[in-house]
Amino acid sequence: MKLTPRFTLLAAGILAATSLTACSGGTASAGGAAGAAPKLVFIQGVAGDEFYVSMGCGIDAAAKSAGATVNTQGPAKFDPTLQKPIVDSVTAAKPDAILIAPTDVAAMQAPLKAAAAAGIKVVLVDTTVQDPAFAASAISSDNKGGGLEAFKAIKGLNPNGGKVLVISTDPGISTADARVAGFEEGAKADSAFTYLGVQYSHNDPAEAARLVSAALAKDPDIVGVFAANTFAAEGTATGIRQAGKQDQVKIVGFDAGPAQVKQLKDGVVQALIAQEPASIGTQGVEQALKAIKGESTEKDIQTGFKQITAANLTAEGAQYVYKSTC
Ligand code: T6T
Repeated sequence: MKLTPRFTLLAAGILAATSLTACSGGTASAGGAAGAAPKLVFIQGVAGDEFYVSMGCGIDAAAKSAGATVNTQGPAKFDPTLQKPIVDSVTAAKPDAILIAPTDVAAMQAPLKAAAAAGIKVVLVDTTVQDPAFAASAISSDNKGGGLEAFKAIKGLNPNGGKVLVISTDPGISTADARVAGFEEGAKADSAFTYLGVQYSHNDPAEAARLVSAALAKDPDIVGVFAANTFAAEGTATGIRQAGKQDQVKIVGFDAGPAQVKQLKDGVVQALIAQEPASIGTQGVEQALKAIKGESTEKDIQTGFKQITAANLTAEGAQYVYKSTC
């Protein structure tokens, strides 16, 4: 897996030094020592991704008002071989709770189960693992529903049907896999559409652009592409633009990072399925604090999504755009 360009700059700084949001005041006494501020650690799927930045804004705000501290860490790539050592070292430090977006359903299962076995409350935010029974709570968008919504959007843009393709990240990422499943379900059930399948860009926009160019060389009459996350969508749009096919191929992307929104404004992308990362983060903190206090938690929480188009971007769609800073 390659670094995305934006992360190359961010990685060194963000990874070595973890960002610490020390929150003032507060009277919560849910932490280990009586009266101590609960210690939370947020482990992102990847550092620098505006989805996790926005989630972090929700986490920091909720923790601050509860008098908890948050230490945020993230791997340089969306890659379990980089995320696992972070989990292992955080587990050794024994915070009260870990909020984490696991980067792979299989590879992150054992390290997170070990964290829970060590007495740390684990809350899954965004992605999940194969068997999340050890987690106090798992909070994510309706990813399958969002994938189906993306198909409906492509259908609306291509009422006569045609060939459609999906560009995803990597197999084994629960969120992206569910989005692909939702899109696939819609596309396969509609005889006007020919589903060309899914290709994996490894969270690298350059690879997504390359895959799209190759797909267009093979099937020049593709009418729509669903890109299953921020980086797949950015690269897909670049590939279509470079091929000069923006009038023919309609793109619907998951997520709403600033670069994606620019592509929407420029007319290269027609719709974005935006998640509610700050709400995932806020609810993650609420569940973590309940778990620390020994209160009952909600095992599964589903958050919504919003379709953003050029038509609603300056109205109700605006609030869904992800943040680069809080
Ligand atoms: O789409 C989000 C997140 O939901 C997914 O699990 C990984 O990719 C993103 O972070 C966007 O880049």
